[in-house]
Amino acid sequence: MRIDVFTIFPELIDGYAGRSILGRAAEAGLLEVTARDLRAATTDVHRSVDDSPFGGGAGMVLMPEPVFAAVEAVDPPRPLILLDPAGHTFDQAAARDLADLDGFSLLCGRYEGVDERIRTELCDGGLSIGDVVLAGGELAALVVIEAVARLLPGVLGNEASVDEESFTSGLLEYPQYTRPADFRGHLVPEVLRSGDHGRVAAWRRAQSLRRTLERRPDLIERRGGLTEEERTLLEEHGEPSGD
Ligand code: JF5
Repeated sequence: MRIDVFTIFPELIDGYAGRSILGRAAEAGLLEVTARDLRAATTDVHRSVDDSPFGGGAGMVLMPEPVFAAVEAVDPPRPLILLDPAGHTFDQAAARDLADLDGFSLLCGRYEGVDERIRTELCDGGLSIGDVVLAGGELAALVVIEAVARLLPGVLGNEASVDEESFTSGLLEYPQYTRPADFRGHLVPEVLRSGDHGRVAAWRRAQSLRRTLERRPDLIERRGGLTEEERTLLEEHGEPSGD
C-alpha cells in the first residue's frame, strides 16, 4: 500500500512512520509512506504556504496555490483526504475501508484553516479523528496511517483467530494480567490461573460484555443488543466487575 502525506513537517511524518509497526511494515515491503513537503513548489523567498483571510479575522489560512502545486507535481494516490475537524469521523470501519485500497493520500491542514477551494476542488473528502482541535493535521494523519497499517495482511505478527474475533468484535477488551499473581496484595483472578481454558474464555467474554455495557452501551446497541446466550453468560458471572 502507498500513502502520500502532504505536510509542512515532512520530518515529523518520516520520524514516526520509520519506527515500530510502521517501520517494520515498510521494511517488509507492505507499506510505503511518503511525506511530501507542502513548501516544495513555493516560488517566493519566504516559501509561503499561508496568508490572512479575505474578510478579515485573526490567523492564517492555507493558500490554494502552493498546495495545488505540491499535489499536481506528484499526482499522488487517490483518494486525497484532508485531515479536518469538519470531516467524517474516522473510526474502525473507515480504517477497514481504507485498508482495502492500493493507496491513498492525506493532506495535513495547519493554521486556522484551509482555503475552501482546497477542500472542494482538490481533495476527495475529509476525515476527522474526533471532536478535538489540533494545531495541525499531522498527528491525525499518523492516527489514520497506524490504524490502517495494522489491518494490512502480514503487518501484525500475532493475528487474532477468526473465532475469537467474531465473539469480541465491537467490544472493549477484558482485563489482562501478568506476573506476579499477587502484586501488593492485589490478586490475579483465580480463574485465569486455573488452567481451564473453557472457564477462562467464558470469564473473558463476560468481562468484555460487562465492561462494554457499563462504559460504552452505544457499542452494545450498535451490535444489536445482547443475545440470549450473552445474557445467560453475564448471569453466570454475577460477581461485581471490580472496576
Ligand atoms: C486542522 C483546519 C485541519 O485539528 C485537526 C483535526 C481534528 N480532528 N481531526 C483532525 O486537524 C488540523 C485544523 C484546522 C484543518
